[in-house]
Amino acid sequence: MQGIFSALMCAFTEEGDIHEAGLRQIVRYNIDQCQIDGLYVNGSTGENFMLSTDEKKRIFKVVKEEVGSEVKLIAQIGSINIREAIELAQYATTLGYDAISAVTPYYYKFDFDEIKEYYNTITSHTDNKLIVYSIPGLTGVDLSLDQFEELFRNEQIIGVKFTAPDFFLLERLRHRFPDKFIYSGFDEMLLSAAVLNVDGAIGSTYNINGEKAKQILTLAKEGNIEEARLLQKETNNLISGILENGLYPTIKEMLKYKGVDAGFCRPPTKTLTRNGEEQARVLAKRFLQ
Ligand code: MN9
Repeated sequence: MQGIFSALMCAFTEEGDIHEAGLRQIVRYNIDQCQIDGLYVNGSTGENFMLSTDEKKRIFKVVKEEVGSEVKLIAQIGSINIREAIELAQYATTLGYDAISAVTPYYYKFDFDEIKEYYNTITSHTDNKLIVYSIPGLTGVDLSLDQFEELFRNEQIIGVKFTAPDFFLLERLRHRFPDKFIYSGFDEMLLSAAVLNVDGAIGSTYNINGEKAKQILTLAKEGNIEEARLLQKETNNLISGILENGLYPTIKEMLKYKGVDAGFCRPPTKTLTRNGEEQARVLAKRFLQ
């Protein structure tokens, strides 16, 4: 369960339906070209929070069919509808997903006891291992070191996908929980997290840039910081370009440039303008081999 995991993109048709053939192509590209170690399915990048339960299940199934046991699979099943979270956890586990992950419950400003109850309820309904998905910038839930400790007392909770720019907390987590899996969630901060000895990283740009991310992780582990820093600089030139142009639509357009039928994003996400498409192609030409 170590290494680079793509937060898998999902392809949609222009009308917003799941485009299954395109999804399969994205999976293949991740494995064959990006050399990723695993896929994180139905995360933010998979546009999960805009999908119905049936659509989430269909994506879990198609991805597992396509992957078999070629790479590790993590199913993001979190939902503030806890019944849906349990249903999806059980479904993904039956399909053979290596672990489940659940976003911290958001929107209603749940207190920590409620958040703990959410995780313990989910794990009591499955025998799979769970990774906490912490992304305070989008959920508003910012867990402290002691709160992570309370969650981690549940032995089924094996780690955290840490998508925050708080390197003090990240270092303290690594120090206090040497046996938990810690995944860095911001691709542009991969090297800084790798230096702190995270186990891996999960992110959206690995759908196109996974190979370079693997090199950064490996170089950092070997102590070859200078070379890793140059690769992170190159990577961040790419990520800056993507963020300026529109995160998910730009990655999809870059995949199209590489011959992958990555389709569209689900509305209300904007489609790229002509100029945006051109920018994406320029980025692809410059950064993707
Ligand atoms: O899951 C991703 N976060 C979101 C992690 O998509 C909200 C990251 O991979 C970012 O997309 C990436 C660019 O900021 O670091």
